[in-house]
Amino acid sequence: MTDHKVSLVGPQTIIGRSLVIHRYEDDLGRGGYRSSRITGHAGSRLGCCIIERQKTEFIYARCYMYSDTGEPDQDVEGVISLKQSVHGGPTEIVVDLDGFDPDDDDFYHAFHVHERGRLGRRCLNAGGHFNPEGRRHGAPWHADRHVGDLGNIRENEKGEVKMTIIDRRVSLVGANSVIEKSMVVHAREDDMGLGGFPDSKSTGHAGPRLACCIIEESSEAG
Ligand SMILES: [Cu+2]
Ligand SMILES: [Zn+2]
Repeated sequence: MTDHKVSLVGPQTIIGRSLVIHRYEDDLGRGGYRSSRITGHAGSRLGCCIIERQKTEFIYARCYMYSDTGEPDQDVEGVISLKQSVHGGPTEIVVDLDGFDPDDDDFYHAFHVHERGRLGRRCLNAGGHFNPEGRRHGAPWHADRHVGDLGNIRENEKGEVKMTIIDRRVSLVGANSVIEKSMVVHAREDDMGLGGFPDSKSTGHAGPRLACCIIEESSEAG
């Protein structure tokens, strides 16, 4: 049924009130009984319950990215917003960054979850890629990848990155939870382990770290 008066918000919210099923039909006030105009002459109460707000369906996290290069022409900052069902499944990662240098030749920037929730020393304190399953570095779509391997983000002509990543390995719950880990944006493109450089299989040859942040659980979106 649909009702236009019953509300879950505002001063007339029914949250915290109860629902009751009665023995008899509600005569809608027209039965002619003394109680018709008060209760619909519905008789005794067969069952009841309290209306409660459903527990949050999603878990949210935020990462406030700050530049840590010491170079003002690559002053990358912004926010990464993560969202996942409390039951697991894919994690939505909304990237909103600016401050990339649009005049250099690096349009793609490696983007990873790193294993330690620590910043400083040009983001080196964040440690290596988050790799709880002991795998090799790879692309987000490879079976053999670090959990933290999110591939590359691409800056636009204004030096901004606005994109949404859906990833099935990064999680906000369970063993692959990235809460209290860090996120790092690199100066160069992630070669997904295929570049043939000595560090391709470990870091994707992604170069220095431009900016980083710690992933913190947040109460809600927005
Ligand atoms: Cu990285
Ligand atoms: Zn990796």
